[in-house]
Amino acid sequence: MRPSLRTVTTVESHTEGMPTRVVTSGIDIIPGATMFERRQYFLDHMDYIREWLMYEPRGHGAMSGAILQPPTRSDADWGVLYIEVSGCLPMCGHGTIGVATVLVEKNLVPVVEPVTTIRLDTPAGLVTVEVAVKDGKAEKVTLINVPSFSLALDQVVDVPGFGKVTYDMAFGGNFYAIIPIERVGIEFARENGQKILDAGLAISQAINEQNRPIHPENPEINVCHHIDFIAPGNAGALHWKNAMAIYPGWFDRSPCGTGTSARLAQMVAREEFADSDVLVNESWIGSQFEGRVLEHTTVGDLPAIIPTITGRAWVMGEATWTLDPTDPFPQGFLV
Ligand code: PYC
Repeated sequence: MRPSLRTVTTVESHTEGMPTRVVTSGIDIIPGATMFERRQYFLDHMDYIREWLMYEPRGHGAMSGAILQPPTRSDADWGVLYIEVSGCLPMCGHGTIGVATVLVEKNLVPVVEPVTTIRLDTPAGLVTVEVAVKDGKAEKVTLINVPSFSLALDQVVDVPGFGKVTYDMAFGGNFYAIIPIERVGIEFARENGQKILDAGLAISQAINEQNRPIHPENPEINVCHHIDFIAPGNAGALHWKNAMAIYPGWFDRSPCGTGTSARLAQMVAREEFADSDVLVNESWIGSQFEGRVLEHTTVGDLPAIIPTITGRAWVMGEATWTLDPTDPFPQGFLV
């Protein structure tokens, strides 16, 4: 293992069921003038740290986390680098809710009741979070996300085993292909999990080969690893369930903050969502986020929204991670 990897401390949290392992010390300042540059440097030179902390036996196949850094901009309180089994996302909604909860409950920011405002420098831009705090406890977190937009509606790809699949492509911090689940002929049910994941991976591969999305203002964001299979919920037109199938083969346990943002942008583009509406987005395990439209803007030439996502996270414990030089799996493994 690389000599620079010493002892790392983390606070372990989960956001509506999805883990965020928040690295609070032990990693030096990552080189880079912005968090996007730091993300790239980390991927090129330090990715073994992500593998060490995310993969088995220290993590698992759906593990996720965030590395706290000093910010690269003067208007932010903390810099955040998102890490997960799949790589380093530019932005992660559940991770942001987890980070904000940890920052408040571990007094890593000045805590103000009833609302503590924190500005996070993320690879996707500045994200402001408002944490509802009572007696030192973070009760819920609302994040004001980066501009989110519908890139294209009614796109079609040819998917081996499924034929032509129609989807909408939207961005909410990452790209999401949004597909009513009945289009792939699978019922939204726990026992169909592996089938849904297999369909998601096949569609993701087809999209990246045949119709790769490109962010209009940052061409380095140009991949779709998230397939958002949607199904109506049982509490009205603005209650939806989602099975968020993510490369290389896992479901978001949370309702997915960036996915909910993309879904809001897609619903706005389809004129299915008014500014006063509230989207209740339910995860694969039944937990919920609320999504709202704060304001309208543009990204490149595209109409866009600033979404807000509200959810809850819980601190579960703290850990100190060290590496025994005889450990045969310093960078972990996935099975
Ligand atoms: O909450 O944005 C999110 C997210 C992305 C991947 C897993 N969760």
